[in-house]
Amino acid sequence: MTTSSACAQDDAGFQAFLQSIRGRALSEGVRPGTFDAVAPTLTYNPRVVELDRQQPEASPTAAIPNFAPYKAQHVDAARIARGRAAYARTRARLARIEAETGVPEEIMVAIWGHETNYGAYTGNFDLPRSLASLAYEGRRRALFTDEFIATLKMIDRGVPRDRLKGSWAGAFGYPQFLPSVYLRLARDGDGDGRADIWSNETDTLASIANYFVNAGWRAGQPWGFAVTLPARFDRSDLKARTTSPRCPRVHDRHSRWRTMAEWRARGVVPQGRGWPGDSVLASLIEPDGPGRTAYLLTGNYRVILDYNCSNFYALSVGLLADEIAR
Ligand SMILES: [Ca+2]
Repeated sequence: MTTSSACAQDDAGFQAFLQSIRGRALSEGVRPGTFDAVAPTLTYNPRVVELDRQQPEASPTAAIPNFAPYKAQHVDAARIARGRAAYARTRARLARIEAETGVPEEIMVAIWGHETNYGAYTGNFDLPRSLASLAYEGRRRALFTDEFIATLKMIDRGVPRDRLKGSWAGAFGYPQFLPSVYLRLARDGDGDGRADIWSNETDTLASIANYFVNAGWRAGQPWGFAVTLPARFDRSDLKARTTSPRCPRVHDRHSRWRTMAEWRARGVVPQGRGWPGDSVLASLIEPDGPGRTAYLLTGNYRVILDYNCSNFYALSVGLLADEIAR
């Protein structure tokens, strides 16, 4: 079989697949005219499937690198400076949203800074084409079919077709939301009636705050903080007993939950700040092992993990937020 006939077969199979989900899209409320205007224009994109297959699978035996080099790269002077500028620029508009949601603005800004370097790069893959191709390929068909249908709902909601650009895996805009997340959680922060997370800072930060509220952010609690452990720190009873159903390898690195009062009684000392309330629960992480910087992590840290399930990501978001607000 020549390459061109293989492509032709892929395209025929791809179109047949799209038609097979038409009924479901319509039953979920997608306008027939929208489906029929978009689907026939799409072609299978082998590039996104290739990128999907290059994703490192979570392997229980792969070595975990140290956090310090990642931190140096992601919580760097340039990102801190741009974050402080964004914070100063949006402070007046975001104070109200912070008061309403309890999500500190520096956390919203740090997420934006980590996801797209404050909007510098948001991705240029056509979302319906990418998501339909990934759905057709089938490794995570249910997920990508849902997200493809969500892009059609966005069009029905008034989002221009040519705005539907993003990462190869379907995340888009300043906060890199998936289409289903946009439909559920994007918010209009500046009151013009549209949730514009492609070019509007206020809408973006309000949408991130809404995501965090939805994921259980608790007002008035820190995400976590660096601590110093005593020289003879007993870790024997701290290993977590439960396994998280979601990204277990990330959660495996956290100790059991203890109250702040219990951590203090064990000789733990916060670096550069006081203790939050005695009854606040936290787990301990030592990302680079004993003798290096350790962190106590509250339930709000889990909210950052909900956005992107990686300890390095969540620690850097928290530390960047601290630097922005300093
Ligand atoms: Ca708006």
